[in-house]
Amino acid sequence: MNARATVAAAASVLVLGTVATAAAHTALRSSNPAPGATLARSPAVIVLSFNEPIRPRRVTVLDRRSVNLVTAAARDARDARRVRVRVRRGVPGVHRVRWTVAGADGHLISGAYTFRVR
Ligand SMILES: [Cu+2]
Repeated sequence: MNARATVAAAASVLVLGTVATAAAHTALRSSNPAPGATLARSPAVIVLSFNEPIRPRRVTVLDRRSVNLVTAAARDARDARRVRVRVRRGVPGVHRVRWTVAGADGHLISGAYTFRVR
């Protein structure tokens, strides 16, 4: 193997290693309401479901005035992979959910999505 081929082989090993690590990480599996959903009324509770046990760190739900509607966010007592977020009523329109949780290995991961209230 010449030097260039050796570098290329090492690089591909690095890429594969990165993918394997990412796949093992915490990920949001589903949520209620779902991303992109349109609801007839403001939800009282939002549930975020992950692929492994998590600890919630920060969750905000902003209505279109950018008012944070969250009154409490805690891990579900019966399912450590879920976060239950209590929200008060905002103004109709786009609601933006932003979350940060600590995964089983302690790493923080974050994400965001929107849903709409009529
Ligand atoms: Cu990690």
